[in-house]
Amino acid sequence: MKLSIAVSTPDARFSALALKGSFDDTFSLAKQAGFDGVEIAIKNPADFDARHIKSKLGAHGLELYAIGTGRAFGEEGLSFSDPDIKVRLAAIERIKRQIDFGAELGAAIIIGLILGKNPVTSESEDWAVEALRECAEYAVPADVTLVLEPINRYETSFIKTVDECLRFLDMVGVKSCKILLDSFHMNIEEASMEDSIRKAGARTAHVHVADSNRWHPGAGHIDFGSFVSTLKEIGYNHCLSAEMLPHPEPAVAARNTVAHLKKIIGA
Ligand code: LER
Ligand code: MN
Repeated sequence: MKLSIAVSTPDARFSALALKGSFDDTFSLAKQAGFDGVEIAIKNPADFDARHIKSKLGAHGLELYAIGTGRAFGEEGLSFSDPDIKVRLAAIERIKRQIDFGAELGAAIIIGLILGKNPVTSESEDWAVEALRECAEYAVPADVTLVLEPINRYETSFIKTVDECLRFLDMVGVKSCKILLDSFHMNIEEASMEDSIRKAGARTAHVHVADSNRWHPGAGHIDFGSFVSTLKEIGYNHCLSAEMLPHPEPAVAARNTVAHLKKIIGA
């Protein structure tokens, strides 16, 4: 299993991105801490040049595993479940551009906060399912995997558990749309993290790690030994991507993540 860390440019408001700064600075910190690769939280891909990011990744010897898209909700209010059709269409357009960007960079696209935090009604659920289906169908010829993320109840309203995610994926009906498991959210919402990992099974395509307090793995009470061995049991061999608060400070959080997880994955 490879180790990854979520990074972003300094303007990102989302707090669980331990490394914020220029690509050179965050990539260099990630490499020094011992990560194999990164995921990047991008608000709008129109602001970036994929070739520039690719060359920076190459220069630092890092892989790119995924692109986070939640900033478009957190900072611009775009979502798949907004009552205003103009907002929903803007959210769909933004995710399509993220899919184009992911195709250039060979990265999965994360569908998490972009689902929105609106009241769940049969109407808003239909909007969310239709928006996701349109994006998932757009991603098929581009050979980009969309990963749908259950998020805890305080941050979202639609998909909070693996069960809800599986039900949603069945309604969407596009096989290349997979699941992202986040240990922090699972610790809040799942009755048993291990049973839920088994339920997600082969549909698991990306994993976020943070401890119970959203600090680095090892700083809280999640049993990452059991978490990782259950991921191995379902045949997951992609990456563990640290999406966590910069506590006690960014470089220490990054180094402690690698130290804790390397012992567990046996790398
Ligand atoms: C939000 O809490 C989160 O975990 C992100 O990965 C959402 O895209
Ligand atoms: Mn996450």
